[in-house]
Amino acid sequence: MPNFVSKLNTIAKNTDSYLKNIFLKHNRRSYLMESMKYGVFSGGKRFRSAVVVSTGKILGINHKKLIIIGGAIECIHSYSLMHDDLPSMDNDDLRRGKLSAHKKFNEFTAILAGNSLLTLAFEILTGSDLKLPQKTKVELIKALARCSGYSGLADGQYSDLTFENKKISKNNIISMLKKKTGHLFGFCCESIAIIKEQNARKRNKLKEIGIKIGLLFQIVDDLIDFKGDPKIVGKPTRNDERKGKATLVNLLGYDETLNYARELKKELDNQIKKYGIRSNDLMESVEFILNREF
Ligand code: GRG
Repeated sequence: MPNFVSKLNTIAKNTDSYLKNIFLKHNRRSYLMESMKYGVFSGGKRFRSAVVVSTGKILGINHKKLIIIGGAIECIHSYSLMHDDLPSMDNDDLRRGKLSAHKKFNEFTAILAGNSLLTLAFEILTGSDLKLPQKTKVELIKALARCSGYSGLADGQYSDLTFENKKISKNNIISMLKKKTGHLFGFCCESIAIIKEQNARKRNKLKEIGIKIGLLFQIVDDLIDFKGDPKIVGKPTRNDERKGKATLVNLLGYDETLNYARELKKELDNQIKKYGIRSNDLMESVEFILNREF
C-alpha cells in the first residue's frame, strides 16, 4: 500500500499542477476565480485521477492525456462537493478540514463557482492541450455529460436527498449510490476505452468496472462516516445517522456492510485481473479503497 500511496501523491501533484496552469494560462478577469480555486485546490486525494491513470496504464495511454482527463473529472468532483455542502443539500460547514465554500464565501458564490467548475471540465476536454481527434473528444464529452447529469450524478444526488428519513430497499440504495458516486468513476474507466476507440462491448465492460469501483468507494465512505476519526476525515462523522440518510450502514449495520464491501472487492479483483499484469495499479487502487481512513 505505501507504494500506491506514493503513486497517488505523484498523480495528485501532476493533476494539481495541470489545473494550476489552466487557471494561470486563462488569466481571464473573473470574480469567481478565487472561489473556484478554493473548491478545487483544497486538499482532495485526486483518487479519480488515479483511477484514470491506472486504467490508462492497462491500454498504454500517454500520461499527459490521462492527467488532463483526470483534471477535468476532478473539476466535476469538486463542483459536486461544493453543491453537496450547500444548505439546501447536505448543509455541511466543513469539507476536507476547511470551511465549505458557502461558509468561506456565501451561497451564491458557492453555486456559481461550482457551476463554473462543471463547465470548465468540458472546456478542458475541448482544449488544444488534449491531443485527440475531434471525434474522440465529442465521444468523451457525451459520456461525461451523461454521467454527470440527470442520468448520473445529479439524479443520484436527487435520490440521496429525497430518500432521507424513508425506508428504502437495499437495491434502491445501491442504485442511488451507483448514480451519485459510481457513474463518475464509470467515466474514469470508460474514457480510456473511448480514447482507444474500443467497441461498445469492451467500452461497457470498463465502464461497469468503474461504476463498481465508485460503489465500493461510496460504501467505504459511509463506513468511515460511521466509525471514522473526525480529525482524520476532516469533518464531523456520524452525519449520515443524524440526517437519516439511506445508506447500507444504516440499513444493514456496520459488519454486514463491511462484508458486502469485501465481496464487492473480490468481484472487482476477478474482473480486473483478466486485463493481465498491466492492471496491477488498478488492483492497488481498489485495495486502497478498503484500507483508506479518509
Ligand atoms: C446541482 C445538477 C446539480 C448536481 C449536484 C451535489 C451533486 C450533484 C452531487 C453530489 C454527489 C456527491 C457529493 C457524492 C459524494 C461522493 C464522495 C464519496 C465524495 C468524497 O470523495 P473523496 O473522498 O473526496 O474522493 P476528496 O476530498 O478526496 O476529493
